[in-house]
Amino acid sequence: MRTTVGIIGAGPAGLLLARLLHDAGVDSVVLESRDRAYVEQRQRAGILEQGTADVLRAAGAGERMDRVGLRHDGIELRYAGRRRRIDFPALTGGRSVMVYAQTEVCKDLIALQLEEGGPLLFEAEALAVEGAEGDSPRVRFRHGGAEDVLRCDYVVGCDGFRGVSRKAVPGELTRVFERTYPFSWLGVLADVPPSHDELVYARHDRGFALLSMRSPATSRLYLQVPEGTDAGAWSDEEIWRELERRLETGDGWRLERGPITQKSVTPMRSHVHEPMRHGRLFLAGDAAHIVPPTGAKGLNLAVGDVVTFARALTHLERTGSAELLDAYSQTCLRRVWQAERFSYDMTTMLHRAPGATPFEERLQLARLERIASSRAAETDLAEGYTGFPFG
Ligand code: RFL
Ligand code: PHB
Repeated sequence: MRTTVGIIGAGPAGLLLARLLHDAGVDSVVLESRDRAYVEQRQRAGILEQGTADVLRAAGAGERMDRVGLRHDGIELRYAGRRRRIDFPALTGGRSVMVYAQTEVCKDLIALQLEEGGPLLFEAEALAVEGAEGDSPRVRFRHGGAEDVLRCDYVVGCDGFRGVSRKAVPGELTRVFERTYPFSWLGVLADVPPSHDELVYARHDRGFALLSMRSPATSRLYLQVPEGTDAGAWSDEEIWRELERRLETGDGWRLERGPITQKSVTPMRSHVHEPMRHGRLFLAGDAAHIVPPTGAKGLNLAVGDVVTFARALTHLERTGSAELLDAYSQTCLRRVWQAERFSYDMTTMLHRAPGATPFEERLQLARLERIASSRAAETDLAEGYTGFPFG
């Protein structure tokens, strides 16, 4: 098998890249280790930055998003019995975000790819990337019980945090920057209309809570829990009671309960792999970097990376200049580090770290008060949340 761009992984990064390349007339093959149903149902991100929504529209994948996605013009911060709304358009010259689940983005992109795009192989597991330093890199993979080789001009590793492509970058050329947070998120999906029309991020002495949503009929809620928590250890009753406590306002607002249909626990981690390129192998999305979900940045970073790669490759094909491709890692990392900083700030401002000192707790409240009382501080949050520019 041979193609111009071999793409490992059919998450948002790999699927969008295949679509962008198809639109630019560049052929590609996508290898995905899991089956289609798994990729379409894996519960993850819910928030698209405006720039991400614009990219999906321009790629012809925005029709359903614009029909059923929810445009959000703000979020609410809750702390110390206070409620503070952050008004995105007013602070950022009109920017907003879109509530549209990663599952739906993947469904839309898979449907387009199967209809109009190049090969997308499910249950095709990449085993290794070889020859990245030379002119014809290869992906060894297993599909239908047999081993095969995909020969490419370029390989893009979009295979997430647990993928294989990162391993093809020699250790002596790699630097990893990492932080693990001493808590996790317990996330639930519930068949109940969201109790607020915008997302609520709550700092509470008992720990962080987040009220989000998937649709006008479905809520998505998260609780900070100790590292290593088993999702099954929390009963539905305990989850609702804890959410009520952490989201409580004292002004008559109420959290509506409903049947919980899914529960899972996510560890919290920051991780950056530098560089994001080795020869003809390029890393994109979670394969190169992870952020804690508090800033809602992971999927949006993945989109920024593949937009940067697609632009760079089309620039090379049009002008013969590899200058943008050579700058890929540097270009992506500028935005990645801004998102790392933003996610770290949101995480440390809103979670209660075990062993936090009273001094640190007062500082958290002071940071929240600063946002509530200074338009400059509020604007900084709004700019970060609605997204840093690509490239
Ligand atoms: P993905 O989505 O992990 O996709 C990688 C794909 O590669 C496949 N794969 C392989 N295929 C072939 N051969 C191999 N050897 C392979 N190894 C792996 C996998 O099966 C998979 O299909 O990475 P990608 O495309 O980079 O996308 C990244 C995003 O998924 C991730 O950053 C976000 O979900 C993070 N995230 C959020 N991001 C946001 O922008 N906004 C949010 O609101 C948000 N909320 C979240 C989140 C992540 C969460 N969890 C569960 C980590 C909330 C949560 C709870
Ligand atoms: C979600 O809806 O899953 C979600 C929203 C905002 C976040 C993280 C996750 O910061």
